[in-house]
Amino acid sequence: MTAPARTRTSADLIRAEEPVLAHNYHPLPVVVARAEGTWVEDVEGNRYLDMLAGYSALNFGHRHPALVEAAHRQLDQLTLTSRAFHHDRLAGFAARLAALTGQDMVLPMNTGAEAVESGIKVARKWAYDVKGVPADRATIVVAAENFHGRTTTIVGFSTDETARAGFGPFTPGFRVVPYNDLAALEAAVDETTAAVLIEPIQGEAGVIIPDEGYLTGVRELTRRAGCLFVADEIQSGLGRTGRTLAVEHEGVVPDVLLLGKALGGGIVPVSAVVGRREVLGVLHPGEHGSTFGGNPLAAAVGTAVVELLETGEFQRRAAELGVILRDGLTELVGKGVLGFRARGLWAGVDVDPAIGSGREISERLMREGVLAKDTHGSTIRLAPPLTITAQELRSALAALEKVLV
Ligand code: IF1
Repeated sequence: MTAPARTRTSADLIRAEEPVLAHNYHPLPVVVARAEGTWVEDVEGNRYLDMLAGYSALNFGHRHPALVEAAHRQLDQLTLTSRAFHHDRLAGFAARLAALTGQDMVLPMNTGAEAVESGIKVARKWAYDVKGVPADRATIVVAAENFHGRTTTIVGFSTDETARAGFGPFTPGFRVVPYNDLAALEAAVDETTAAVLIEPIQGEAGVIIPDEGYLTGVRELTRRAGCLFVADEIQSGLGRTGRTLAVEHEGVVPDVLLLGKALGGGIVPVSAVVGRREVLGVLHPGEHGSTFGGNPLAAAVGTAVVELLETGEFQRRAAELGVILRDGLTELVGKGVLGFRARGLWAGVDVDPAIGSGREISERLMREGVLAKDTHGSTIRLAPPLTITAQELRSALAALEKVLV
């Protein structure tokens, strides 16, 4: 007999998951029941600072009023038509998103992996129809330590054995080169290359920021070689690094942008392939699709997200508060922190393994009222909502200092 729902404790709920929920995650032992802004609250009413923000899907905080209002309004009007018909939200969403990112066209999808897969398909089709690569010979160059999602094609070009073992056989046509290495990239690009697909900053790898000039080099190299520069900004984009897009730190404009996570405001899955007309123009009716891609609810929330980003407020906050984050982490180097990488409100913090694994540190942080997540080994990822206040950020840093001693 399980306890009646109204009195179920966190422990009850964690236990209830075990027999019926696939064990593809090892969550921290916290059961969230409500959230607002930067704070989440568990079943027992304990509050935590959310320093993960849904892996950067909650850039605007939990339940941002403008986004919830847009969702409520659309829920009371129209939620789904499929793309078999037009609906009154899509033109506005596509136009606002294209303008925000300085691109021509938008292909609306739902999850990040779908945007990556769609980007791969469009790049290949562009290679055949525009560049003239022989049929089925297109190659795409990716970086080692990449993370672009969990489909079989995507994990096929992952270098993380945990992500790919046991899921073969894999899709051919991908070449892996070391990240942040222009010479290796040059050597891998040839006349069959449709695109170079990279994260401007590698998220899951531990917030790996390439050398100044790397993105510029990729831009120049792909232009010279006549292939596409496809930037996966699903995690690095939409304000996280202090700019609308991470590529802006080098003033680089890719041919194709892949967006997701925060584009849905933490309310509905919204992703998109955004690019030049010459590239996205290769798609004709019937050649690609998605039941939910560009649905009215997604378009309404996505438009409200773009409106928030048009103000520049969140980009400014990430840049300004990022100084507090960087200074705070600098203080901790030598006191349990071996090193860190940070840009805007995004940091990968390498903790001394002697103090604990990333998981152990995350559990200690949880007991201090801060939710964060390890990536690999003893690296902790910090990516709070961009709505976090300076005081909240300082208290998260104080909690980190406390668990390191
Ligand atoms: C998990 C982290 C992992 C992404 C980039 C595409 C996608 C992601 C740059 C796919 C998704 C998520 C997936 C989630 C954990 C998280 C993640 F880096 F953000 F922390 F795993 F690397 N491109 N990242 O980061 O988007 O299909 O998930 O919407 O799979 O465990 P998605």
